Amino acid sequence: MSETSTPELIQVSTQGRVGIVTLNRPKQLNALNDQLMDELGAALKAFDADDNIGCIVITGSEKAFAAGADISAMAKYNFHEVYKGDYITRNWETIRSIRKPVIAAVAGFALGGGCELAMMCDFIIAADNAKFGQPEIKIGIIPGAGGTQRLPRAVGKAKAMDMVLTGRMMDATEAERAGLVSRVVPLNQLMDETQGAALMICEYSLLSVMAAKESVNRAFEGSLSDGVMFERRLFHALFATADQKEGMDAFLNKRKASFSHS
Ligand code: DAK
Repeated sequence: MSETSTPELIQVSTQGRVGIVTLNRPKQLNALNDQLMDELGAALKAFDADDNIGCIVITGSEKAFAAGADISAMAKYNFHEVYKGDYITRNWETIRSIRKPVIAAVAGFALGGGCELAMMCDFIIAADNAKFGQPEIKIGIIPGAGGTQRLPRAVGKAKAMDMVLTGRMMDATEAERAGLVSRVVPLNQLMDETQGAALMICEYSLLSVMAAKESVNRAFEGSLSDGVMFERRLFHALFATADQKEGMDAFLNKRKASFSHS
Protein backbone atom coordinates (compact mmCIF):
# COMPACT_ATOMS: atom_id res chain seq x y z
CA MET A 1 0.00 0.00 0.00
CA SER A 2 1.31 3.49 -0.79
CA GLU A 3 1.58 6.20 1.81
CA THR A 4 -1.52 8.35 2.14
CA SER A 5 -1.01 12.05 1.48
CA THR A 6 -4.05 13.32 3.38
CA PRO A 7 -4.13 11.78 6.83
CA GLU A 8 -7.55 10.77 8.05
CA LEU A 9 -6.81 8.60 11.05
CA ILE A 10 -4.23 10.87 12.62
CA GLN A 11 -3.97 14.59 13.25
CA VAL A 12 -0.67 16.36 12.74
CA SER A 13 0.26 19.65 14.40
CA THR A 14 3.25 21.57 15.66
CA GLN A 15 3.97 23.62 18.74
CA GLY A 16 7.20 25.53 18.35
CA ARG A 17 9.77 22.95 17.27
CA VAL A 18 7.66 20.04 18.56
CA GLY A 19 5.82 17.87 16.04
CA ILE A 20 2.69 16.25 17.43
CA VAL A 21 0.87 13.25 15.98
CA THR A 22 -2.52 12.48 17.50
CA LEU A 23 -4.02 9.09 16.73
CA ASN A 24 -7.60 9.74 15.75
CA ARG A 25 -9.86 6.69 15.41
CA PRO A 26 -11.96 7.38 18.50
CA LYS A 27 -14.82 4.95 17.84
CA GLN A 28 -12.36 2.04 17.68
CA LEU A 29 -10.27 3.32 20.60
CA ASN A 30 -7.48 4.10 18.11
CA ALA A 31 -7.15 0.46 17.02
CA LEU A 32 -4.17 0.44 14.69
CA ASN A 33 -4.91 -0.58 11.13
CA ASP A 34 -2.82 -0.47 7.96
CA GLN A 35 -3.98 2.99 6.94
CA LEU A 36 -3.31 4.48 10.37
CA MET A 37 0.17 2.96 10.50
CA ASP A 38 0.92 4.27 6.99
CA GLU A 39 -0.21 7.75 8.01
CA LEU A 40 1.73 7.63 11.26
CA GLY A 41 4.88 6.47 9.46
CA ALA A 42 4.58 9.22 6.84
CA ALA A 43 4.07 11.90 9.52
CA LEU A 44 7.03 10.67 11.56
CA LYS A 45 9.29 10.62 8.50
CA ALA A 46 8.19 14.12 7.50
CA PHE A 47 8.94 15.49 10.99
CA ASP A 48 12.27 13.68 11.05
CA ALA A 49 13.26 15.37 7.77
CA ASP A 50 12.02 18.82 8.83
CA ASP A 51 14.78 21.15 10.10
CA ASN A 52 12.19 23.11 12.07
CA ILE A 53 11.33 20.11 14.24
CA GLY A 54 13.48 18.98 17.16
CA CYS A 55 11.26 16.49 18.97
CA ILE A 56 8.13 14.47 18.20
CA VAL A 57 5.18 13.51 20.41
CA ILE A 58 2.72 10.69 19.69
CA THR A 59 -0.53 10.76 21.62
CA GLY A 60 -4.09 9.47 21.46
CA SER A 61 -7.33 10.42 23.17
CA GLU A 62 -8.17 10.66 26.86
CA LYS A 63 -9.79 7.21 26.67
CA ALA A 64 -7.21 5.40 24.57
CA PHE A 65 -3.69 5.84 23.35
CA ALA A 66 -4.40 2.74 21.24
CA ALA A 67 -6.29 -0.45 22.15
CA GLY A 68 -4.06 -2.56 19.92
CA ALA A 69 -3.88 -3.66 16.33
CA ASP A 70 -7.26 -3.76 14.66
CA ILE A 71 -8.65 -7.18 15.51
CA SER A 72 -11.37 -6.95 12.85
CA ALA A 73 -8.69 -6.48 10.18
CA MET A 74 -6.50 -9.26 11.59
CA ALA A 75 -9.20 -11.86 12.19
CA LYS A 76 -9.51 -13.07 8.59
CA TYR A 77 -5.86 -13.75 7.80
CA ASN A 78 -4.27 -17.20 7.36
CA PHE A 79 -0.69 -18.20 8.05
CA HIS A 80 0.36 -18.25 4.40
CA GLU A 81 -1.00 -14.72 3.89
CA VAL A 82 0.67 -13.15 6.93
CA TYR A 83 3.95 -15.00 6.32
CA LYS A 84 4.18 -14.34 2.59
CA GLY A 85 2.96 -10.75 2.92
CA ASP A 86 5.17 -10.04 5.96
CA TYR A 87 1.93 -8.96 7.57
CA ILE A 88 1.97 -5.52 9.23
CA THR A 89 5.76 -5.60 9.61
CA ARG A 90 6.35 -3.08 6.82
CA ASN A 91 4.58 -0.12 8.36
CA TRP A 92 5.17 -0.99 12.01
CA GLU A 93 8.94 -0.64 11.78
CA THR A 94 9.03 2.98 10.52
CA ILE A 95 9.26 4.43 14.02
CA ARG A 96 12.52 2.55 14.62
CA SER A 97 14.17 4.55 11.84
CA ILE A 98 13.24 7.94 13.32
CA ARG A 99 16.39 9.64 14.61
CA LYS A 100 14.84 12.56 16.49
CA PRO A 101 13.40 11.86 19.95
CA VAL A 102 9.84 10.52 20.03
CA ILE A 103 7.84 10.78 23.26
CA ALA A 104 4.63 8.81 23.84
CA ALA A 105 2.00 10.76 25.81
CA VAL A 106 -0.32 7.99 26.98
CA ALA A 107 -3.80 8.37 28.45
CA GLY A 108 -6.29 5.53 28.76
CA PHE A 109 -5.70 2.16 27.13
CA ALA A 110 -2.32 1.24 25.66
CA LEU A 111 -2.90 -2.42 24.88
CA GLY A 112 -1.29 -4.94 22.57
CA GLY A 113 0.13 -3.08 19.59
CA GLY A 114 -0.73 0.17 21.39
CA CYS A 115 1.54 -0.74 24.30
CA GLU A 116 4.17 -1.89 21.79
CA LEU A 117 3.92 1.39 19.88
CA ALA A 118 4.39 3.33 23.14
CA MET A 119 7.42 1.17 23.99
CA MET A 120 8.94 1.88 20.55
CA CYS A 121 8.98 5.56 21.51
CA ASP A 122 12.00 6.87 23.39
CA PHE A 123 10.09 7.35 26.61
CA ILE A 124 6.54 7.32 27.88
CA ILE A 125 4.79 9.98 29.93
CA ALA A 126 1.55 8.57 31.31
CA ALA A 127 -1.66 10.16 32.52
CA ASP A 128 -2.95 8.82 35.82
CA ASN A 129 -5.74 6.96 33.97
CA ALA A 130 -3.33 5.06 31.69
CA LYS A 131 -3.59 1.27 31.47
CA PHE A 132 -0.93 -0.84 29.81
CA GLY A 133 -1.20 -4.45 28.75
CA GLN A 134 -0.32 -7.19 26.30
CA PRO A 135 -3.65 -9.05 26.16
CA GLU A 136 -2.93 -10.94 22.90
CA ILE A 137 -2.97 -14.26 24.77
CA LYS A 138 -6.72 -13.79 25.23
CA ILE A 139 -7.30 -13.87 21.47
CA GLY A 140 -5.07 -16.82 20.67
CA ILE A 141 -1.88 -15.03 19.64
CA ILE A 142 1.16 -13.48 21.27
CA PRO A 143 2.56 -9.94 21.01
CA GLY A 144 3.89 -9.41 17.49
CA ALA A 145 5.47 -5.95 17.48
CA GLY A 146 8.22 -6.45 20.03
CA GLY A 147 6.15 -6.79 23.22
CA THR A 148 7.87 -9.96 24.39
CA GLN A 149 11.25 -8.25 23.90
CA ARG A 150 10.79 -4.63 24.95
CA LEU A 151 8.51 -5.28 27.95
CA PRO A 152 11.04 -7.52 29.78
CA ARG A 153 13.78 -5.01 29.04
CA ALA A 154 11.61 -2.29 30.60
CA VAL A 155 10.05 -4.09 33.58
CA GLY A 156 12.07 -7.31 34.01
CA LYS A 157 11.18 -10.92 33.30
CA ALA A 158 8.78 -11.59 36.19
CA LYS A 159 6.40 -8.74 35.49
CA ALA A 160 6.68 -9.15 31.72
CA MET A 161 5.79 -12.84 31.98
CA ASP A 162 2.89 -11.96 34.29
CA MET A 163 1.58 -9.40 31.79
CA VAL A 164 2.07 -11.49 28.66
CA LEU A 165 0.80 -14.77 30.12
CA THR A 166 -2.21 -13.47 32.04
CA GLY A 167 -3.06 -10.59 29.70
CA ARG A 168 -3.84 -8.38 32.70
CA MET A 169 -3.55 -4.61 32.63
CA MET A 170 -1.08 -2.51 34.60
CA ASP A 171 -2.17 0.91 35.84
CA ALA A 172 -0.04 4.03 35.62
CA THR A 173 1.25 3.77 39.19
CA GLU A 174 2.42 0.20 38.68
CA ALA A 175 3.88 1.11 35.27
CA GLU A 176 5.95 3.91 36.80
CA ARG A 177 7.08 1.71 39.69
CA ALA A 178 8.11 -0.98 37.21
CA GLY A 179 10.03 1.42 34.98
CA LEU A 180 7.77 1.26 31.95
CA VAL A 181 6.96 4.97 32.07
CA SER A 182 9.18 7.87 33.03
CA ARG A 183 6.52 10.04 34.72
CA VAL A 184 2.86 9.93 35.71
CA VAL A 185 0.84 13.14 35.72
CA PRO A 186 -2.83 14.04 36.20
CA LEU A 187 -4.77 13.50 32.99
CA ASN A 188 -5.45 17.20 32.50
CA GLN A 189 -1.72 17.95 32.62
CA LEU A 190 -0.58 15.22 30.23
CA MET A 191 -0.05 17.35 27.14
CA ASP A 192 1.42 20.33 29.03
CA GLU A 193 3.90 18.08 30.80
CA THR A 194 4.82 16.23 27.60
CA GLN A 195 5.15 19.39 25.55
CA GLY A 196 7.26 20.89 28.32
CA ALA A 197 9.65 17.95 28.10
CA ALA A 198 9.67 18.09 24.29
CA LEU A 199 10.29 21.85 24.21
CA MET A 200 13.15 21.41 26.67
CA ILE A 201 14.73 18.80 24.39
CA CYS A 202 14.26 21.15 21.40
CA GLU A 203 16.37 23.80 23.12
CA TYR A 204 19.42 21.55 23.12
CA SER A 205 21.72 20.89 20.19
CA LEU A 206 19.92 18.51 17.84
CA LEU A 207 23.26 16.85 17.15
CA SER A 208 23.83 15.96 20.79
CA VAL A 209 20.16 15.01 21.21
CA MET A 210 20.36 12.59 18.28
CA ALA A 211 23.67 11.20 19.51
CA ALA A 212 22.24 10.71 23.00
CA LYS A 213 19.22 8.83 21.62
CA GLU A 214 21.40 6.65 19.41
CA SER A 215 23.76 5.89 22.26
CA VAL A 216 21.06 4.98 24.81
CA ASN A 217 19.40 2.72 22.24
CA ARG A 218 22.74 1.00 21.75
CA ALA A 219 22.46 -0.16 25.38
CA PHE A 220 19.79 -2.60 24.21
CA GLU A 221 21.94 -4.12 21.46
CA GLY A 222 25.21 -5.98 21.93
CA SER A 223 27.69 -6.02 24.79
CA LEU A 224 28.44 -3.40 27.44
CA SER A 225 31.97 -2.80 26.14
CA ASP A 226 30.68 -2.29 22.57
CA GLY A 227 28.05 0.10 23.89
CA VAL A 228 30.55 2.08 25.93
CA MET A 229 32.88 2.31 22.92
CA PHE A 230 29.97 3.48 20.73
CA GLU A 231 29.17 6.17 23.31
CA ARG A 232 32.83 7.20 23.53
CA ARG A 233 33.10 7.69 19.77
CA LEU A 234 29.93 9.78 19.62
CA PHE A 235 31.14 11.76 22.64
CA HIS A 236 34.42 12.46 20.84
CA ALA A 237 32.61 13.34 17.60
CA LEU A 238 30.53 16.04 19.31
CA PHE A 239 33.73 18.02 19.89
CA ALA A 240 33.67 18.67 16.13
CA THR A 241 30.40 20.62 16.43
CA ALA A 242 29.83 24.34 16.80
CA ASP A 243 27.21 23.52 19.42
CA GLN A 244 29.80 22.00 21.77
CA LYS A 245 31.82 25.24 21.58
CA GLU A 246 28.66 27.30 22.09
CA GLY A 247 27.35 25.18 24.97
CA MET A 248 30.59 25.25 26.94
CA ASP A 249 31.30 28.93 26.22
CA ALA A 250 27.77 29.82 27.35
CA PHE A 251 28.27 27.92 30.60
CA LEU A 252 31.63 29.57 31.29
CA ASN A 253 30.25 33.02 30.53
CA LYS A 254 27.10 32.45 32.57
CA ARG A 255 24.73 33.00 29.65
CA LYS A 256 22.05 30.87 27.98
CA ALA A 257 23.35 28.78 25.11
CA SER A 258 21.97 29.41 21.65
CA PHE A 259 22.48 26.29 19.59
CA SER A 260 22.70 26.33 15.80
CA HIS A 261 22.36 22.54 15.45
CA SER A 262 25.64 22.42 13.58
N1 DAK B 1 -9.40 -3.81 17.38
C1 DAK B 1 -10.61 -3.47 16.80
N2 DAK B 1 -11.57 -2.83 17.47
C2 DAK B 1 -11.35 -2.53 18.76
C3 DAK B 1 -10.16 -2.86 19.42
C4 DAK B 1 -9.14 -3.52 18.66
N3 DAK B 1 -7.94 -3.84 19.19
N4 DAK B 1 -10.25 -2.44 20.70
C5 DAK B 1 -11.46 -1.86 20.83
N5 DAK B 1 -12.14 -1.92 19.67
C6 DAK B 1 -13.47 -1.41 19.39
C7 DAK B 1 -14.53 -2.32 20.01
O1 DAK B 1 -14.78 -3.43 19.17
C8 DAK B 1 -15.69 -1.37 20.08
O2 DAK B 1 -16.26 -1.26 18.80
P1 DAK B 1 -17.90 -1.26 18.60
O3 DAK B 1 -18.37 -2.52 19.23
O4 DAK B 1 -18.34 -0.02 19.35
O5 DAK B 1 -18.09 -1.18 17.13
C9 DAK B 1 -15.05 -0.04 20.40
O6 DAK B 1 -13.67 -0.17 20.02
C10 DAK B 1 -15.09 0.31 21.87
O7 DAK B 1 -14.59 -0.81 22.58
P2 DAK B 1 -15.37 -1.48 23.83
O8 DAK B 1 -16.85 -1.34 23.69
O9 DAK B 1 -14.84 -2.84 23.99
O10 DAK B 1 -14.89 -0.52 25.01
P3 DAK B 1 -14.67 -0.90 26.54
O11 DAK B 1 -14.38 0.39 27.21
O12 DAK B 1 -15.78 -1.74 27.08
O13 DAK B 1 -13.35 -1.81 26.56
C11 DAK B 1 -11.06 -2.38 25.97
C12 DAK B 1 -12.12 -1.27 26.19
C13 DAK B 1 -9.81 -1.69 25.40
C14 DAK B 1 -10.74 -3.05 27.29
C15 DAK B 1 -11.62 -3.44 24.98
O14 DAK B 1 -12.12 -2.77 23.82
C16 DAK B 1 -10.59 -4.44 24.55
O15 DAK B 1 -10.28 -5.37 25.26
N6 DAK B 1 -10.08 -4.25 23.31
C17 DAK B 1 -9.16 -5.22 22.70
C18 DAK B 1 -7.79 -5.09 23.30
C19 DAK B 1 -6.82 -6.10 22.66
O16 DAK B 1 -7.06 -7.32 22.73
N7 DAK B 1 -5.76 -5.58 22.10
C20 DAK B 1 -4.74 -6.44 21.47
C21 DAK B 1 -5.09 -6.69 20.02
S1 DAK B 1 -3.88 -7.72 19.22
C22 DAK B 1 2.40 -6.84 14.67
C23 DAK B 1 2.05 -5.58 15.12
C24 DAK B 1 1.07 -5.44 16.07
C25 DAK B 1 0.39 -6.52 16.56
C26 DAK B 1 0.75 -7.79 16.09
C27 DAK B 1 1.73 -7.94 15.14
N8 DAK B 1 3.43 -6.98 13.69
C28 DAK B 1 4.27 -5.86 13.36
C29 DAK B 1 3.72 -8.26 13.08
C30 DAK B 1 -0.63 -6.28 17.55
C31 DAK B 1 -1.59 -7.12 17.92
C32 DAK B 1 -2.63 -6.63 18.85
O17 DAK B 1 -2.63 -5.53 19.31
